[in-house]
Amino acid sequence: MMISEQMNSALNKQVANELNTSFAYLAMAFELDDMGLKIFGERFVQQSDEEREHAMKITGYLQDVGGKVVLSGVDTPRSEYGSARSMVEAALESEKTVTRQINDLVSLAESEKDYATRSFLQWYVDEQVEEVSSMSELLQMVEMAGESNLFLVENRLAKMMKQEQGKE
Ligand code: OFO
Repeated sequence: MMISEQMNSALNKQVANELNTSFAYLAMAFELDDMGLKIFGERFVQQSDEEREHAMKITGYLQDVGGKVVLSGVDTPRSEYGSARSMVEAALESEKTVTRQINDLVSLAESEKDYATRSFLQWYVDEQVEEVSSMSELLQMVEMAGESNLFLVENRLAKMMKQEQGKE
């Protein structure tokens, strides 16, 4: 195995963190859909899929370095936020938490002189900058629109998602 036992278990913990985030975003997507915010809900399904991909990328790395993937239980996500704003606030907090988790992994890799893992983690460091920034922008949009004008956010998200599809 090319990584330490400690790093192996820290990466498995991060797999669980990413899956928990994925599940939490999925719960938010259903609540948004129930509120009649279909596009907003789709955006969170997309976010949820991305978090799952983040988890899978780590499991792929563990396999590449001869580590062992150990999956652990996913927490039951909060099911009721009551407003789009409190959901996006929670999502932003969650992205900030993930950023701290990634930074801790980077510190561990550096302290162990595990430069392969350090290099692997750089993708997550960069991704978190993007995710915190896009979630902050979304929160700003929701705040500007206010709960009664969320259709404006729906329209904006629909345009953004269409543009992103065009780039793929
Ligand atoms: Fe958005 O968090 Fe994954 O890494």
